[in-house]
Order: sequence, then C-alpha cells, then structure tokens
Amino acid sequence: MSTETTPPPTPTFSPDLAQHVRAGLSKPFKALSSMYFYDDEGSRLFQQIMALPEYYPTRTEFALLTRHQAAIGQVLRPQNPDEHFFLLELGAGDGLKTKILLRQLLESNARFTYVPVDISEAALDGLAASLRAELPALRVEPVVADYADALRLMASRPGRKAVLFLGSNIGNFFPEDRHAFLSNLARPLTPDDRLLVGFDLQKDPRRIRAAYDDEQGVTAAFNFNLLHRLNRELGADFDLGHWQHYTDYDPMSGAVRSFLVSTRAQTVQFTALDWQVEFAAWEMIHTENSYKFTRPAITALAREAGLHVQQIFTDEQDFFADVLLQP
Ligand code: AVI
Repeated sequence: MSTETTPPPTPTFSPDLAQHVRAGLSKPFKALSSMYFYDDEGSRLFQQIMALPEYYPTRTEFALLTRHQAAIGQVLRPQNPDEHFFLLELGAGDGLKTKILLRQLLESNARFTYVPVDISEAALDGLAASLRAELPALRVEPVVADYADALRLMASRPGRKAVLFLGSNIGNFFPEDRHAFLSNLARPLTPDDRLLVGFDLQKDPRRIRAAYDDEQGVTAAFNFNLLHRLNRELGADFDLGHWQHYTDYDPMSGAVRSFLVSTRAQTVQFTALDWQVEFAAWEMIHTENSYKFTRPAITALAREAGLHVQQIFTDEQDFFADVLLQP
C-alpha cells in the first residue's frame, strides 16, 4: 500500500481578486469592492434579498415597469418598426423585471436581439433557460462579463442599441466612479441609441436602512459571503463567529454604507498569498455603497456624463425612477 498522502489542492485564485484584497486590506480604513459579492453563492443570496419584505427596490421597479411598459417599450425601440436593434442589459441577473419589457417588445413585433450581460455565469445560464421556456421567439445572446468588458463589447457592436442598466446598480459606485462609468457608457452612444438607468430615490431614511439590515439576516449572509469567498479562494481563515454585519444610511450624501465588523482583535492568514492581516477590535471593512438619489442629482449626473434626461418613469409612491437618457 502506498504511504503517499494526497497533497492538499493548490488553491487557484484570480490575480485580480488577490491584488484587490491586498490593496483593500492595506488601506488605513480597510475596504473591499462589492463587485466581489457576486460569485455563484452571492448571486443566489442576492436573489433571496430581492424577495425580502424590507427590500423594496426590486418590487418597486417591477411595479414601475409594469405600469409604464407600453411607454418604455415605445421609447426603447427605433421609430422604424422594421429596424433591428440590440437590447443590451448590464447586470441582467435573473431578468425577472426585464421580461416585462421583453414581452412588451415581442408583442409589438419589435425586431431585436436581447444581450444580457452579467458577471455570474450561473445567473446567466438560469436566465437563458427561463427565456427559452417562456419566450421561445426571443433572440438571446448572453455574455458573461464585468462592466468594463461589457462597455468594450457595446462599443464594438455596430447597430442601434438600447442599453438597460436597471435595479439601481448605479448606486453601488462611488460618486467619482459613477461619473466615469456613465461617461464611458455614454461615449459610444449615438443620438439614435437609448439608455434606461434605474435610480433608487431618497425617501424615509428608516425604510432605506431596513432594506439593508433585514430581520431574517439574508443581507448579513450576503455580506459574510465575501469572507467565505476569501476563505475559499485565497485560503484565508476568517472566523465568521467574530464578525458582524453593520449598515448605516447617511441622508446628507444619500449613501447606505455596509461594513463587516471585527468583534475582537484578530489576525487573518491568507495561505494562498503567504500574507496575513491584523484587525483591531471593532475595526471594520467597508464592503458596499448603495447611493439613493434626488432628481436634481440625476440631472446633474447625466449632464456631466454628456447625457440629457429625456423622461423619468416612477412608481406610484415615487420610491424609484427608471430614467431615459440620451446623448
Ligand atoms: C445590486 N445592488 C443594486 C443592490 C443594492 O441595493 O445596492 C445590492 C444589495 N446589497 C445589499 N442589498 C442589496
């Protein structure tokens, strides 16, 4: 019998993630990007968040799209009904809300190809399968990509485009990155193209805060999944028993900020990086921003990115806005 033991598997990790973690956890106020929430488990948890009673944005935007589907379908498609266009959706996820528009466009005989772009292959596979079953006539070309690659793809694709960036994903950027992102998104657009962006509006601060700190703890699990991911992919040894989820809402800036809080002094080893990080008791890692907007802020943001606000669609309670922007 061989006495050899199987060597432990060498963790394979993304150099981008490794570099990001080293940089982020070396800052005076430690920070990690919420972009790394969305591995397959994170995407699954986000699906659960969207169904939570406290998490109003998804249901509200769903109601908004249902309410304004005919008008939105009309402004997204070219005036010439025979002209083909690409309906490109950045951060498509499960596409539940978008199906309202897809149905509307199909029923009005629009000629288009739906290009859902998402960072999670599992989420896109699920979406493609459900679209095949529910909307067999739809032309779909899913693309697994992050936002930067999606922007490159968009710029390289000839033909008319209607770009969807729904769900208040725009709120997850820092203000300076948000500006750069929207400017990059606007650059390849021609006056014939369309851009529909979802913004969560400022409202009762308690309602906003509750949406990011739900009773069942699903948002906490979503935040903790980032540490599980680092344990899995970078051989880290975060002990989840010594971390808490913490969220606050600052009405002055409109930012919901989420943190992971170290409840005691601790050292975390990253085996795959041959590196370790010290955390003081109650030190935090900033993990996410979810900005809430006012109408003047949306108009100013659009203008700075070289875009005009053409139309604002809102829900009955004025909680959420899908804004049509054009160069
Ligand atoms: C994806 N994004 C718009 C969500 C938001 O509301 O900022 C992510 C999220 N984070 C915690 N709950 C939901």
